[in-house]
Amino acid sequence: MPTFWSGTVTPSKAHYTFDPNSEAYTDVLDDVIGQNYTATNIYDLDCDGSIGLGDVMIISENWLDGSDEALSR
Ligand SMILES: [Ca+2]
Repeated sequence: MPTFWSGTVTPSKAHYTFDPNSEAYTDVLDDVIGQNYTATNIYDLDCDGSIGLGDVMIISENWLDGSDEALSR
C-alpha cells in the first residue's frame, strides 16, 4: 500500500459477512484495513463466535437433505 492511499475497501472472505460491506478511506497513513469491520461467519449459527458442534447440529437438522452440499461449500 502506498503511504498515502485513498479508495474503497470491500472486505470479503468465504462464508463471512461484513459490517459494513465496504468503507471509503482517504489519505490513509497507516494500515487500518480490517480494524473497523466486524466479520461474522455465516455458519456460526448459534452465535457463540466459533464454528463448532452446535453449528453443525443446526445445519444438519435444518438444511441437510441427503446431500453434503451444505457442508462442502
Ligand atoms: Ca457457533
